Amino acid sequence: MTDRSDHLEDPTPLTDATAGSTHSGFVAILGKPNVGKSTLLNTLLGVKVAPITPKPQTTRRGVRGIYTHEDHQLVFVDTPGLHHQGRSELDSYMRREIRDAVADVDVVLWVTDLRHPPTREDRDVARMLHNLPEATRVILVGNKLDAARYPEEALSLYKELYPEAERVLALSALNDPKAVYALRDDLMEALPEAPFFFPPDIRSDQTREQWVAEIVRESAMLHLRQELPYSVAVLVVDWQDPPEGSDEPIVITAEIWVEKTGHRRIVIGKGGTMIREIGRTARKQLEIFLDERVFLELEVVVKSAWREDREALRELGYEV
Ligand SMILES: Nc1nc2c(ncn2[C@@H]2O[C@H](COP(=O)(O)OP(=O)(O)OP(=O)(O)O)[C@@H](O)[C@H]2O)c(=O)[nH]1
Ligand SMILES: [Mg+2]
Repeated sequence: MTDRSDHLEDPTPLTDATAGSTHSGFVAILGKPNVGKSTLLNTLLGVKVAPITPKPQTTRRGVRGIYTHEDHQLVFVDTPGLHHQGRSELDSYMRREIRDAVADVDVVLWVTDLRHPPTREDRDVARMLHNLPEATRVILVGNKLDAARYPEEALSLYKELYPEAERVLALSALNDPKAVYALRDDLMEALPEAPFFFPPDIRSDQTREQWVAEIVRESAMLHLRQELPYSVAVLVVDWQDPPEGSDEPIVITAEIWVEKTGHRRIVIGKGGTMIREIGRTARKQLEIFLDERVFLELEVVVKSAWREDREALRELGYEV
């Protein structure tokens, strides 16, 4: 990942709209949990911006991923999976992130899982689509085509939930990047004339610390079982770049927050085995994307009920 820039809050246009030389627009990626929204975002961008795990509710923030090619800029907004359980401050934050993400975009990519027919959660998403502003274009993306036994049947059931979709397509975000790039090209072609909202070399609106925290959280979610992953948060507390020209690693210190002492014991594991595994998986990812050696220091901290604590949520970068 090349983006090491600061978080861009509430971006204001960078180019002169009257010049009329640039095209840009916002595309939200919407769908129920675990259908492959973040996978699609990462493939669209060609870099890993968002965390991916086989577990639902991986994404918490409406992460923006930016793709710029010449005078065209697409701003994708990944969203948390739409779900209605959960009454914590964190859950309502996630639902707000979804609402905000789709409120003012040019296109919504509605991602569905072709391995299965629609569920109640898909119908909830369709209801949301019906409430979008009229000008919003909706594209139904049937994902996981590679693993679907009856993709055509599934896709037509999804289509019935929202017949107004301007386009319907089936693809595999994970295994068929060419199909994803074709979709990206089509989105580019349809972009309205508008100023760029991000500098052309920016890939995401996350700070580098938020991005590292997500990689560590992804690793923790992959290694931990059952309900525990959902009560884990990660905060990067220190980042030391080595002196120029030295072959020392980058030293990153992160806290893994859990809600109970018992959870802390699980995350550390017997003789520290679990925390070492979490660290190893995360470090490998970081070294690939940063293209530098990384020393990752992890500390497990008990923060009871952090999901209810607005101050704690803000510290994590969730703007409650
Ligand atoms: N077979 C197959 N698996 C996929 C595909 N796309 C995503 N997956 C898998 O589906 C799981 C969920 O992917 P995510 O990208 O995290 O899904 P998400 O919709 O962002 O999930 P939440 O953030 O939890 O809402 C992961 O295990 C992915 O590897 C695909 O095209 N084919
Ligand atoms: Mg996600």
